[in-house]
Amino acid sequence: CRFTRAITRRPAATIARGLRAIDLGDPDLTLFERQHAAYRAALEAAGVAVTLLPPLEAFPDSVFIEDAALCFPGLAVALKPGAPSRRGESAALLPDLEAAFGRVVGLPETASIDGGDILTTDREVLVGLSARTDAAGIEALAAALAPFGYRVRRAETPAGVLHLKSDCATLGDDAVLATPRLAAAGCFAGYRVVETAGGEEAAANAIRVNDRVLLAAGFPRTAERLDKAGYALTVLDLSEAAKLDGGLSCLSLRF
Ligand code: CIR
Repeated sequence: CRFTRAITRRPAATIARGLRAIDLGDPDLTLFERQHAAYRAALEAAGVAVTLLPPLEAFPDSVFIEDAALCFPGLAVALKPGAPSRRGESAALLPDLEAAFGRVVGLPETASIDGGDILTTDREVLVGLSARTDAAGIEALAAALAPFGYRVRRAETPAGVLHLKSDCATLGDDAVLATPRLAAAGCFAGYRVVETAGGEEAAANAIRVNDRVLLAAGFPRTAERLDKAGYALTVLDLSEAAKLDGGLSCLSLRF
């Protein structure tokens, strides 16, 4: 599908309090802002009109806006972020979703589900169970999407990996980019899989935006594989987001 719009959120001045699995040092706000601007410019160059929302200082991780909502052309679902410090991001985003979509589908309070665990492909919505996304979250999403004709399938996010999409990306046309560890789990039967190169697992959090694939810098062998497979690449330095386990997909809602 072709995307026409994206919603992003400016990083908060409180960004250094963001969650991370391993402490590689705090992100630098000024550099983060510069990298975020380059990311927005790359989305625009791919043909998408980008909305930039103001920072939310009460939510250090709110720049990773993908975790708070799931968007399709004409349909938005307010999600239930699984980390306690991020739970309120969804309600904070609601007015902006309502402005963009008119109506927003909600999920029950008993559900936990992060957008980072949701991979939308042309044929289905694949959702990974993770430390942030539980079975109740996946069931609630499946029930919410059924009336709109979207099929939800459950997968397992690899152990120790934050989100399903930390390890995969949709490339369109029944193709995915995936780490060997996720591909080996068998959830991509029927898809063409481009595997990330050894030691380049973090390259898997890429995004296909219309005719381009946006990829993080520092993964030359995976870039070469994608290039050989015929994808037009835009490579972006996202060092500051990476310090908080964030990548390309987390920084926008695309629809
Ligand atoms: C978190 O741990 O929630 C943030 N520091 C990173 C979220 C990354 N989001 C994503 O992959 N969708």
